[in-house]
Amino acid sequence: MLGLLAGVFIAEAAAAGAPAGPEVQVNTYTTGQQRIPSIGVDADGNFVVVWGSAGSSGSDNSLFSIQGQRYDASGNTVGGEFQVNTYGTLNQNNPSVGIDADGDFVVVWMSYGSSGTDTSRDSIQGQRYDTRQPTPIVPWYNLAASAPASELTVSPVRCG
Ligand SMILES: [Ca+2]
Ligand SMILES: [Ca+2]
Repeated sequence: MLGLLAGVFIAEAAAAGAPAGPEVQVNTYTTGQQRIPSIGVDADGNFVVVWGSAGSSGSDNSLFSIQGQRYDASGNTVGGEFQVNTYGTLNQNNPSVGIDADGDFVVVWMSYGSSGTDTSRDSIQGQRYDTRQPTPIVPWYNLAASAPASELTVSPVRCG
């Protein structure tokens, strides 16, 4: 995996270390910077990539936002690029994603301000995604149609 200021790219590595396919651009929204990617891979090889994006095709066009893209185990996109953060004022950045064996995942990131209790500079926000929906072969398909759970303030902390 390689992150560049101009975009977010992935390259799948085979067991021997040679690329299993060509480098693929992850981000669909390309204006300005897309940076600081994080990837989570489940037990079946499905994966999700999240990153910080200067602007978005979603609702957050106030400085940086958190975007994501899901893939199946063959590297095909599952749904389109989606905005992870709900509170979008000013900067949301530095995302990290954790995923379990069957594809449920949680994204956490740094947010300047929040809709929760921490409105003093930066806070840590999180969003859980439940993939335990039908269609186990590509569990993320059904997730795209379901509304995400409420964004939570994970821990009020100042990051800088
Ligand atoms: Ca923002
Ligand atoms: Ca704070």
